[in-house]
Amino acid sequence: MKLSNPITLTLSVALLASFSLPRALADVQTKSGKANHSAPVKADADAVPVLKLHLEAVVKDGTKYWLPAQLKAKKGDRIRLKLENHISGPNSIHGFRLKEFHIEELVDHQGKEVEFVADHSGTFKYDCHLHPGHVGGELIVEEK
Ligand SMILES: [Cu+2]
Repeated sequence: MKLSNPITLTLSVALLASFSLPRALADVQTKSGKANHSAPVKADADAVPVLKLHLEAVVKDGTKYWLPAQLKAKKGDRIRLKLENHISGPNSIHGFRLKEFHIEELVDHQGKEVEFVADHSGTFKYDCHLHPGHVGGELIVEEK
């Protein structure tokens, strides 16, 4: 009887190990999955209301424009700016620049989204940095 005890002990340790190892791995996977889901950046982005604005690059009578020519926001707004390019032809990539907010993007027909916080008030020009003749507009950020 005394001999069987160590064997039983060894067997139960082996059994425990074989059961707990996959569980431990599953725990790690679950934890990392949860961590990814509730990443602090995403939580912050969700917490601040987003002002969705929309600009389109179009051509009218041979002149290219970013339209509308004026956008408005309030200081502190988180702006999600959807950029669409509806200009066809050989120069089909257009630029979008909003210097004061350090935005300078190339926009093809896939479009693009940029997000930024309007953390200072004033009137800020946007334009296409690729084509001097491509008419831009202005973003007016008002004090709250
Ligand atoms: Cu352009």
